[in-house]
Amino acid sequence: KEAEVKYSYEDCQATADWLLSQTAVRPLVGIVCGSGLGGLADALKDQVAFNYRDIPNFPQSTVHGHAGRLVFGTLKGRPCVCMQGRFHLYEGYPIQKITMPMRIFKLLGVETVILTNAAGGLNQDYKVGDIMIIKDHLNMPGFAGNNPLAGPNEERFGVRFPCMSDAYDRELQQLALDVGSELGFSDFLREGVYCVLGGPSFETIAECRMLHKLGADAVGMSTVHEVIVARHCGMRVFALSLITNKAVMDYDSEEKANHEEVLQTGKQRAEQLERLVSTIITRLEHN
Ligand code: 6GU
Repeated sequence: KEAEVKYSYEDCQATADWLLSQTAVRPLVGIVCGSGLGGLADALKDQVAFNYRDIPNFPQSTVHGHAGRLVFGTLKGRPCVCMQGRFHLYEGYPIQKITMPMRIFKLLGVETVILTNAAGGLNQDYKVGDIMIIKDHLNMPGFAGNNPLAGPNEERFGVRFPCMSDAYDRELQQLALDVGSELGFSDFLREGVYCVLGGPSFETIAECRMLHKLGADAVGMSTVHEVIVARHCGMRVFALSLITNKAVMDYDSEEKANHEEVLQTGKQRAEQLERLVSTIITRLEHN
């Protein structure tokens, strides 16, 4: 019921119209910053920023390391809008609320969405600090019926049964590889499959082993829901995971996943990740 009442097309339209009346920026690129990766927003020029709590109908962020601001501005002349802080299933929001900003992006005129996150590495070749270009995902909450598109379909956004085999734009993945190589990042740039779980507890050892066997290279608690909603309404998607820790895969390991380690690694590699993303943005072609 809540999905129909609070996150309707008209509600999204009202929020987008309000934002467009407050800023002259007309963004073609929408960015979502993961845990500890909010520095990208600070790189925007001629900023107009809104605290989430000041935006009509907008959800609020509750996690440490997520600022909770929507920042409009330009990156080397390209108009962008950036979410500094995102919403997660584990915060207890309805899944439609977590993904509502994607629909607002769409109504603002955004054509390309770039998402970043912090993730645990399941692939044994991955090292802490690697940046993984997401080429595909495993939507585990979706298997249990927790999909952001569940409920009545809003045809003005997209079709009832959207395709997901082309969710992650192949051209943008290639562009990222090219840009990464130019910047000298090839040694820590990877391509892989991201698996989303509901969180907030980290995985058990048995769960990590299972996810690895199922084909996941990294595991986290975000991004996939946003990707599904962004694809549903026809935006192009590119996503990156920063591998902030290695998922614990055996019982002899002394390692334990913790949020502080996630934020610490974010700090160390964040600058390079931001350079990668901003360079990709300057190479995007929009019609
Ligand atoms: Cl190890 N697991 C999950 N679910 N999310 C993470 C993570 C691990 N590391 C960073 N984010």
